[in-house]
Amino acid sequence: MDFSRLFTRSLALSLSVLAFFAVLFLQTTAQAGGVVKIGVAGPFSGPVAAFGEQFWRGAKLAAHDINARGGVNGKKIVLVKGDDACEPKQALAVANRLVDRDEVNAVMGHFCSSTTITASEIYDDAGVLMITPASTNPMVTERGLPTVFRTTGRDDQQGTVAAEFVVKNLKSKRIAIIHDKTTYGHGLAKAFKAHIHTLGVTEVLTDGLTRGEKDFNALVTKIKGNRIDVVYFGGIHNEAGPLARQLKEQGITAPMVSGDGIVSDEFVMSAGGPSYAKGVYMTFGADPRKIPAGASVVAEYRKQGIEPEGYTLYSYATIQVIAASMVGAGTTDNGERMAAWLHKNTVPTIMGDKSWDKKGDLTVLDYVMYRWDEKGGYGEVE
Ligand code: ABU
Repeated sequence: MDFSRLFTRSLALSLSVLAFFAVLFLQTTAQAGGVVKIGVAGPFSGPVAAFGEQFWRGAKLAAHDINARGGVNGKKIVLVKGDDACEPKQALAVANRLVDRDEVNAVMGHFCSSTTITASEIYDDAGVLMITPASTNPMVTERGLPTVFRTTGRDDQQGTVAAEFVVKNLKSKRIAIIHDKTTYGHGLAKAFKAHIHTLGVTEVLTDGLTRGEKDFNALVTKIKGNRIDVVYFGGIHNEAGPLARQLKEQGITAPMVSGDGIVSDEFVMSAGGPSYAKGVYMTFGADPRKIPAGASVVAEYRKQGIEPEGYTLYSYATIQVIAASMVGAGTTDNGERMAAWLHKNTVPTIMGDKSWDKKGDLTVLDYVMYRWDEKGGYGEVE
């Protein structure tokens, strides 16, 4: 008798039986209403995967903490990942999968404004609550989709804060506006430009760069030739880093100012180290790591060796908001009722109390200026 073949066959049979019962268990649990599925959609691969990692870290600990306290309406949260790679087409496929195949009860996501805007149409059609912790383009909420919310600010707000700082604090008169031609980057640059105009300053130069490129020396030479005193950049860290470096390498001392697309230590790495990132300003919400309501969560991350930078705590808070809407509305299945509840109520989160206007935007704005330092960290500008 060939014992090794017999053993292999028995093992395969046992694994099939196990898999069958595992699937049966999951289906039975779901049918019995044992779990709440929350889609976590964002860029888990591709150039901005660092932000996907922030999303996952935030959502994972929030789900763990809520489950440890008994879950949502007695049901445990199960997170379902959807990788859109910051590509609108892929986001569409992810949204359809989360709704049709995974039958999620709500979605936290997406990250890139272009993907959020595209995918939100699917969630809204299906009546699924969708809350983005990070997409800041105004069109996310300006379309008035009833189940679409955000737990972050808007680019017309952060562009305004940056413009005020550049004109009033840096006293800039010769501004270059550069953007990466994306929904986010271009939209942010437009908002910044509109507000410097209201302050009586007209930019000297506007130009676009292409995402994925690393050599911006021709653009930097143009900036130098125009005797620019501030470079405003609408885009993400992947291009912001090399741009900051090449500005310094060509001896330009004009500060660079950007937005929340660079709030990741990947910005420092893509610049080539803290000495190149140092002095770059950015707008972002008031540091959530300093909000007393989140102190124990921040301590827990640090205990695990994780610095909860950027959108990590926004993601944690977003899962809290989704859970609160389910408890408040008394349903885990009806996204429209959860949305209606959010429009009328305030939710305590690790980032403080949050409430929303009729579009799904936060009612309180908290953008401030930050500056990257010589250690590769960032702190609020006093
Ligand atoms: N808000 C930062 C970058 C994500 C986006 O809005 O595209």
